[in-house]
Amino acid sequence: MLYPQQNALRNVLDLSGIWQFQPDPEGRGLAAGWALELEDPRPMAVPASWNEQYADLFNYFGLAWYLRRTWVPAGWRGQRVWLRVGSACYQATVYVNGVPVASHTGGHLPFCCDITEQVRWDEPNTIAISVENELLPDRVPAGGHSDLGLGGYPPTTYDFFPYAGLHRPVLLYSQPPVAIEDIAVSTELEGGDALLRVVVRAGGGTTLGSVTLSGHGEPIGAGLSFQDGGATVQLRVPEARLWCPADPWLYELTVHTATDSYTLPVGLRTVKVTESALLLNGQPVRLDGLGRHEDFYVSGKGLNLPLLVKDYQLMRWLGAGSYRTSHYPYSEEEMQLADRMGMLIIDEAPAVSLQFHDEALLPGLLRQCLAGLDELIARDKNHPSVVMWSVANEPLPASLRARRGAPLADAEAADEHGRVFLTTLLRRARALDPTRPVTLVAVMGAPDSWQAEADVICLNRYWGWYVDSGQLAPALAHLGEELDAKWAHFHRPLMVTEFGADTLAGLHGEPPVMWTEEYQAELVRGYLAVAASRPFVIGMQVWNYADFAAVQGINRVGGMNLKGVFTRARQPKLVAHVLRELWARRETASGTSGVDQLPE
Ligand code: BDP
Repeated sequence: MLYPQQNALRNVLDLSGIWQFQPDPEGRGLAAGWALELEDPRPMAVPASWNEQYADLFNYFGLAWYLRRTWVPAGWRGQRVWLRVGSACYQATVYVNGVPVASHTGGHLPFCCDITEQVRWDEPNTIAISVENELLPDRVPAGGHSDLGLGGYPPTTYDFFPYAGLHRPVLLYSQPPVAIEDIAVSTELEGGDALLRVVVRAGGGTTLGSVTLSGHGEPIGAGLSFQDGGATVQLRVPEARLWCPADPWLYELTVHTATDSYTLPVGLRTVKVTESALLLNGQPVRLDGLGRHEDFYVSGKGLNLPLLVKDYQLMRWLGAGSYRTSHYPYSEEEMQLADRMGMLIIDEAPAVSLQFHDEALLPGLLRQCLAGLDELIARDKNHPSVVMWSVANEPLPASLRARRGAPLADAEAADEHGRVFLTTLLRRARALDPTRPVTLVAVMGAPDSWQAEADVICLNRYWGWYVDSGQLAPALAHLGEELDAKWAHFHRPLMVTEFGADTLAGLHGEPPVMWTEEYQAELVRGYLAVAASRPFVIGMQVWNYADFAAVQGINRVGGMNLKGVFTRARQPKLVAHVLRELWARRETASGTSGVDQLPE
């Protein structure tokens, strides 16, 4: 699914703005004609979560309707007109002039539909989108459990607020009747040359086309000859300017057919794993940085462009060269920025806190996970910043469920279901994209067998917080022992994808005790020191970049997870200065330079 683009042959109309909105707790909107007109609408900003725009909607996750009217420009006549929703959390149905045109399940990934037949050219068109984010046990991620959740409110199985609504732009766009439908690029290196493989899919009747790669040195072109809608070509790029963190160079690949053209930014680079390293263009790179969330005051999980630019500036200030899109795919706009900024991304599928004890649910859960993975890889496959796919975060082993008070009936069988399930996901990701490593992010106590097919062993570790609370010396000793044991077992690159401590900004202590800024700073410094003496550890990602909204509970002050290096308002805690000393002031092997400013 190509990101819509404006050029001489294609048009884009962004429908971001204030929409009409009405909650529909009784589900009577459809019968009452809300697809054409809401009864009692109130204003609602799109993109944004609805929860923080009105106090009465904070904990509302049921059905709601968004509606707006728009003219379709007369100049688009004769083209195909599409509507694209960047992210509707969680389940959505789109109506154009009262006609249902598309439905989608799962937040965080785009969907689109051809609405040419529904468009009215002589009057405004009514676009209505019904969205609900019910927290249900048979969804991925799951909610509404009695015995499986974190024990807070609202009842999720995961530690972030279940924001709901239209989180990313809704776009109208036009394409020529016979359009370029998809482009996939991948790179191999041969001496100083890069070999760029380009696979193009185009609409029926396309026979010939061309590609041109420009942006450095002489433009390189080649012809395309389509068969059954597909064409493949390989471009040899002599003395290629390879994409890397220190020089995230983007070429422009323009594909032409007789009727259409599309320009894709392309970074030429390869990613490989060895027994103990991740190689970018054949050179070892580190994935030092952060876990993150899409989260901010009022906008919730909605795309917030100024925040995005600021976050990148702050990550640069810190010297962070990498992050994971924990625990769901982030906006496409963010992925584009990552490409430009040379960030190294672990791109995570929307599968957090999977549980395997209920056999009846497993086929449905697997179907949803596979769909999420397919959509994610289809969306993000061309981003050079994506260096690894994560198929899931912290699937829960039976032993952990038992610690949380859930009955432990047939633990072995549940863990075996988990192994089969997760192996299926890892294999699917590898089959869809053999050019990138795949991983699975494991919670403390997860069976090693779950990661048997992962290329990189990603571990979330909370020694010194949930375990060995308040005792940094034994915590760090346990961390070291565990890393050595995992290395001895797997002989594969390892990284700690989460570690950290909840910290109330402004709370200090000497000696450092839990929740103080000093405790967080010492814990993070200690973890980095333990990892530094172990060359098989290829990255350390602090949990979390910033304080974020979680669910209300006895572990979450004000409903917030306070493990941020920055506060939710993006002010640095003490640990930010520690990280800056350790990261920003050194030239990492990955070439991260610690530049403070965004490039032009
Ligand atoms: C890990 C989860 C993450 C949580 C974190 C925490 O992966 O989503 O926010 O713990 O408890 O288990 O802070």
